[in-house]
Amino acid sequence: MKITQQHIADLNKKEDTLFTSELDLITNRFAKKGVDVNSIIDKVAAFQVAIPSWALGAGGTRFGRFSYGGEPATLEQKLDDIGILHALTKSAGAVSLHIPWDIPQDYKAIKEVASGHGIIFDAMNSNTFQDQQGAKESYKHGSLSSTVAASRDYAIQHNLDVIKIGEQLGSKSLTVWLADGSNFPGQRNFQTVLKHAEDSLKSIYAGLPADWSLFIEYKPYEPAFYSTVIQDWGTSLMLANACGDRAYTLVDLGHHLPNTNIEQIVATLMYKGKLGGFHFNDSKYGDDDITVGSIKPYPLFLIFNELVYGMENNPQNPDLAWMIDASHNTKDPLEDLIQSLEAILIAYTQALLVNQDELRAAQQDNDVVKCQEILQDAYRTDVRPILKAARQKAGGAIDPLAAYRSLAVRSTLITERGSNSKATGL
Ligand SMILES: [Mn+2]
Repeated sequence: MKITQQHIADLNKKEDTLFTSELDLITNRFAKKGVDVNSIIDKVAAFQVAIPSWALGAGGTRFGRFSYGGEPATLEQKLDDIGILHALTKSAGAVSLHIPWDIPQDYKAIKEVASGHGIIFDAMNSNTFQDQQGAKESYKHGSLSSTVAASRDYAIQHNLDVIKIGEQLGSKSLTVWLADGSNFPGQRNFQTVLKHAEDSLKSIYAGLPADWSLFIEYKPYEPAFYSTVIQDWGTSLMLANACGDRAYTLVDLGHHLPNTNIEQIVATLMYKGKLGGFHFNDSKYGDDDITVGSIKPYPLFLIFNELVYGMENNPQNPDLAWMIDASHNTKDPLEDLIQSLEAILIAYTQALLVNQDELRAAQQDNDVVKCQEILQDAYRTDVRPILKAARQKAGGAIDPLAAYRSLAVRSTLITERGSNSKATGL
């Protein structure tokens, strides 16, 4: 199924035009505060988030996985699904591939499918957290940090292979997330495994093309429940510094212990020019991987406030690789992704509404109340008319979710692919 410009134009014609008068109200209100909403519309229209190739099927837990029907069975079909998302939202113009789940068979054909949808290949993701069929070495006791040299070498080589695949697709970065850790005290020597991880990452970095970046993701626990080798941003930053200039920390929202001040982590990393990538999701308890903004929209806004500040004030930090890293256990994955994109853009837009000069002046005056008022005035603004205007300008659907349902996308996909098709992934 492919959504055409005509589909979008027809649906947009039927859309309620009330949002334009709502937009005028916001534009006028913020003009008085010295904030130009028209330039915000352009920024929102330009914002692109990568969709991971593993997020297009139903997710699951260790207890079970329930197919949603019409799931993409091949990489081409996954790109087609992202094409649907991008046609509707105009903000999903990139895919992040997971290797070995999505090794292209025909690179030229895959690149044509992607470019036909206006999709570029963002960060590549390696996988050393599970043994593949026929694997010569096991990751049962770790990969890049394993006590077994052959397992470390095997994991390094896998990452180098992933880079080679990415090069053929036009990707420019590799994301490494390690499941390495221990389940019981005494099981591992912390210093030894950290040294192994550092040495292995340096070997991967040495094989990185000159125009590529390495993103090092961290996570405090799971699958290991006592210790994780790259457990926090400090460890990730230390390893990135050990590798070199083109190695960066990657922040995943779900990879923090409860109540961690993620916005401060973001600010610290951008100040040092070391924030490379960002993964969106939301959580109530741990790494729940649920829809962005569904539980903690205010912290998401506070994080975006720091991201926007960093993007405007930290030229030492590279452009960020944005990606949704979520799992859709009970929802239609495409609807969940539409909701996630909406939540991301809402938080981004609200952060753009903050008058940074006014905030800085209030901070300088130690006017604590005013500082809070400035942030909350932006946060409490319903910015959805700005999103609608941005999508309309970019050629997307004014209301992507309504458009998705009115075009009966899922039932069409089920007709095309069957109700038992299953996507690769977790
Ligand atoms: Mn992640």
